[in-house]
Amino acid sequence: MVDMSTSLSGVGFPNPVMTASGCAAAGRELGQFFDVSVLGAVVTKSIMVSPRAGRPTPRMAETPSGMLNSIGLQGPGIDAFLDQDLPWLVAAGARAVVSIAGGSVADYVALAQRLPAAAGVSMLEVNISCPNVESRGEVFACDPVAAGAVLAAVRDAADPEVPVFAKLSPDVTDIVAVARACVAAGADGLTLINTLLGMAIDPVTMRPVLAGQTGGLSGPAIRPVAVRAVWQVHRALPGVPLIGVGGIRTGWDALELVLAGASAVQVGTAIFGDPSAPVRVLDELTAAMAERGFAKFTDAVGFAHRSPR
Ligand code: RRO
Repeated sequence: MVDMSTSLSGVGFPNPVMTASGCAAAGRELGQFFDVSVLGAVVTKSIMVSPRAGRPTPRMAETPSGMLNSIGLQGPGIDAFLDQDLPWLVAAGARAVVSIAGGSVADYVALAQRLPAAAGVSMLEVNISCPNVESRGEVFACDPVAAGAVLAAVRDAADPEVPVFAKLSPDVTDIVAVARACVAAGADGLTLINTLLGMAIDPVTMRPVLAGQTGGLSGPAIRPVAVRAVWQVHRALPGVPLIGVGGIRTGWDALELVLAGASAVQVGTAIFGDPSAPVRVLDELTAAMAERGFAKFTDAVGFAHRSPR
């Protein structure tokens, strides 16, 4: 028996396996496949202030060991989310990690103010891979100053009981610099990583496959990038809780991110082929911990950084 519980900035979770944002709306569509309360948490698609239709189709494309998406933040907006989706997650007994996205600092603040612990929010995950409409569309996550400004404002506006995590983009020269800026601004932890910007061109039509032309690359192809990002940030900021995400398909993949320094993991793209993948990953990760003699999940966090015996 392995104690699989984990704690992220003072909030306890029965196990470290979550869904990844954007891969199962607000979790309700997974309820037909498994009991969502079994997971550590369900992470919602990024919620915005207003409803959005997203980008035109096609907006997904298969790539070698991966997938491109350019969904463009499709979603119901915060009013419908609070009215329908969050109550469903709470009634299902799930722990809700709510991802928020915006085009300005004011958007993020407006969202954070409406998502207190009393409404059933276990944690906020601040998706800063969004264009800043007030700064020529520069992506917040690509600039430590802009990223820090969002996190400082969200930490200030959010319920003090709700941890605020920043989800970082790997499309930067120095992810540690962005991580440091977010933590200095008040982020309680970090989720690593969002998708990598990619593109596919159809050799038959000789045109971009995605209507949005470029898109976010996810799936097993990006797992080594996620492992590297978690490793670098854990080494630089060992006390900061990290959630690892990127290409996890099996319990062994999850274990790799944990050994690099993740205190929890998220399963995303694997859900499209196997909606029960997060539950299977949890079972496989639990077995992998037992096989390696870990009594507690948390004993494995960052284990790869220890010098060999
Ligand atoms: O909605 C999207 O197209 C999207 C978002 Br917000 C994101 O953070 N990452 C991604 O791959 N796609």
